[in-house]
Amino acid sequence: MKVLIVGDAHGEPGMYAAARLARDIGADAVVQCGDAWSVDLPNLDTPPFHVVRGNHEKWRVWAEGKFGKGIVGHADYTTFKLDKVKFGVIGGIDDTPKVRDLMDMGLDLGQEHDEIWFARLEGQQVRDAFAGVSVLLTHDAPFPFVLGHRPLPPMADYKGAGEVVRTEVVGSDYLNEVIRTVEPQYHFGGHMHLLCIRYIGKTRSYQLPPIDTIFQRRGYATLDTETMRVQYVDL
Ligand SMILES: [Mn+2]
Repeated sequence: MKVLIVGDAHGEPGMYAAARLARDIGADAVVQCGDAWSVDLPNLDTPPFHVVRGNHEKWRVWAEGKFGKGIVGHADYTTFKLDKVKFGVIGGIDDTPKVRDLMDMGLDLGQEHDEIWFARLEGQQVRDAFAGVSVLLTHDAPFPFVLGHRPLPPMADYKGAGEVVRTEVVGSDYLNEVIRTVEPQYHFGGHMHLLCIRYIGKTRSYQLPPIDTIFQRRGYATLDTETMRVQYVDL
């Protein structure tokens, strides 16, 4: 079974892009890692489309469970199976000082603030919830996630890297601990709008760029449930 895994969709164009991509590559299922928004589309032409909640969603649709045809919403700390592969879910974002600062500055992170956080469970509860999980899905990124860039060297013959400008290390300590506790083979998330592929302990972690068509840097991953091979592809 071929599973298409995508990041933030941010509404209808992104949702349609994901559905079209699923058909183009012959995917049997879609997994979307939060900030989908348009989870109530009535006629999305798609294989089963599994969504994790982000920090910005149509909360009433989630509360009432009235998802569009073919769209399946998954609550935090639940699991589901595609073929023989068990997926675990922690949607939303972590309640960190950094996020509180952004909200104080007036950045809209999802309007109804009670809905945007995930609950932090104790280690044994997490182990119980995610027993046998091979793929962990989150919206937020585990710590340490590096935002920022290095500019080009100032001179043509400059040997070193440029000055590090505007680098910020963000992400959730808690999700880092969950990954190191559960040790899934793979982790996928979104939210940061920036690709990052790395190992966290034994887990290969993919923070996916958006599938939202407005973004220039886009991409997706596929998982083959027979071989457990993951491939990341830039769009
Ligand atoms: Mn987000």
